[in-house]
Amino acid sequence: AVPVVARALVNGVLTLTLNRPDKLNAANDALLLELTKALRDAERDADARVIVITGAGRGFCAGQDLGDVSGRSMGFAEHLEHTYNPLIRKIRGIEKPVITAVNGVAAGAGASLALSGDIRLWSSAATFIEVFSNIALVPDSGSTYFLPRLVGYHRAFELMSLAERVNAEDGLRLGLCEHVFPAETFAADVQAYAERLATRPVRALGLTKRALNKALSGTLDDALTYEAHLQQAAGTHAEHQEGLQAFREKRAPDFRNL
Ligand code: T3D
Repeated sequence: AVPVVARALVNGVLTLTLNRPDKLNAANDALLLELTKALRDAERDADARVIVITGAGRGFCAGQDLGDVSGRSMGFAEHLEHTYNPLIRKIRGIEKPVITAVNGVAAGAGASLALSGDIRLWSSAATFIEVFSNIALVPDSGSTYFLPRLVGYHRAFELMSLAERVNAEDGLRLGLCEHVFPAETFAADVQAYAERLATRPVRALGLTKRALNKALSGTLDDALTYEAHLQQAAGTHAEHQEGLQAFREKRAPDFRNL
């Protein structure tokens, strides 16, 4: 059977491809649970230094598979806690960089997924829609957390109310992504970017991610204390020794296999 999430590990980059292209990779439970499992596996896999989440075909993820909801035994809250919420928590919690590589349309929970990455790379063919209000639902899977932090309350409310498609040019302008690459070379550009990130000290980046996530909801005083705590861990690790030694020897550091 074709996997709903395909895995490929190349040069330290683990690419997880949502694989229901005929439905623009709309998410059913199998896809969400498999993606979360793949991230858990990646957490323990030292060869996976950077994780890329992308979509097969012309879509990134069209959100909840609307053909999969009728007759469901779980309520909405229970369903979110069973599927989407563990996924989003894992993406933010895994101490490795996660790139969301948005190859096409990202809608509903797919838009939330697109925003959840540490680095967001978009194809010039990518579009983004906070589509929930079209079916009279509330934005979920982290959209109400991520989007106002990027664009402010008012623009977030407008995007959520009118459910208008944002194209790649506007996505970049609004800060919904870090870079836009041409659709024709998107996969290769994402791989090259991710390989560059994979040469960085991923353990230190994992701690950086932990510090940033905590700082987003705390005070400066809390952040200063937590930085000091994490610096103790980073500064006593082999990555730091290698960084220092490379600086002294005037060469590029090699952080792999540390
Ligand atoms: O616990 C819970 O259940 C609550 C959780 C909610 C989380 C959510 O994500 S709610 C939001 C759910 N998603 C949507 O409402 C999006 C619905 N889709 C669309 O609005 C549009 O398809 C898009 C804007 C995403 C893309 O438009 P377009 O014109 O590029 O493509 P299309 O022709 O509409 O779609 C192509 C095919 O994908 C089509 O199938 P067909 O006709 O070729 O057989 C379409 O039905 C299918 N598809 C698209 N989105 C979904 C989908 N099939 C199932 N579920 C989808 N979400």
